[in-house]
Amino acid sequence: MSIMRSFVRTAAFAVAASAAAVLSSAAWAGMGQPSDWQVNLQDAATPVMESIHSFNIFLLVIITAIVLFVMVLLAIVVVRFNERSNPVPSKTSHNTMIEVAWTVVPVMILVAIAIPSFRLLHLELNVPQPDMTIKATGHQWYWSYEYPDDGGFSFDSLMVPEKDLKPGQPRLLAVDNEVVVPVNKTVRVQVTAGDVIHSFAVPSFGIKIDALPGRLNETWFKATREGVYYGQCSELCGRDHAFMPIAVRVVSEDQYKAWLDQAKQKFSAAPAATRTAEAVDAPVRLRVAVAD
Ligand SMILES: [Cu+2]
Repeated sequence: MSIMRSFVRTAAFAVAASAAAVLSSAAWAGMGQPSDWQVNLQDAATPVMESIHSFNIFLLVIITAIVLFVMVLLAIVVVRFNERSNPVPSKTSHNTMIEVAWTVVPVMILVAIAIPSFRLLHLELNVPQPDMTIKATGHQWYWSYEYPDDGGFSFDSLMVPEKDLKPGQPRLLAVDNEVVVPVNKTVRVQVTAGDVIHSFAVPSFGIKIDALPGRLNETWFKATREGVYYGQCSELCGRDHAFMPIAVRVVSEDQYKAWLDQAKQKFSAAPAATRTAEAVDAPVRLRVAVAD
């Protein structure tokens, strides 16, 4: 039985190691954007994402425990009940206690998972009283944003091409016009699309919601830390699906007011629709001309 004892000791060590890895893995994940060798989810910047993190860790612990338990059972069968060590097998075919246990215990595990899962869904789907609203509209292949509460201006947000990146701007994620919001404010995001289905997703905020033409979807976030948070369209929407990132800059209340003043001037001058029709159609027209 010394083999069994050392196996159990190894298994216990594996549980401890995996728990330690999960708890410390926040260090391997980026805040607001992916990082090299990232293992865990991106760092949390909102209460919703913090709940997603703890639910994820809770599930990992359950999964690890189940895997180790099944491995121990398998090892016992292999060691103790092979033909050599157990030449005359038992004829037992029923054991009421075990049969009840292997039905009731999994049900209890599922209930234990369901309760925090529904609590999280409720948190995500019930928009609390918002401090401000932003409307995000997905287009092939950029996002446009509207600030209905703060002046009603709107603007388009296009990816910065690689050759124009400034130091600190991440490739394929930086945009020309970022969404700017104040820190610690509940922001309601109304999401729709102008052409095909897109999806508005920002991992550090824990939000991902489909942008459907002709339908207004709603989500919310309350960023508790200042910084720039990146996301991407998360619904295959065509050729440049991978090139319509989302960038949200969370700033202090004063910085937000200052940004609002200059944004109102900058963006109310030209309506968004005319500017993008030119910008986006240009390469398409060029390709049509070449094909002709
Ligand atoms: Cu898209």
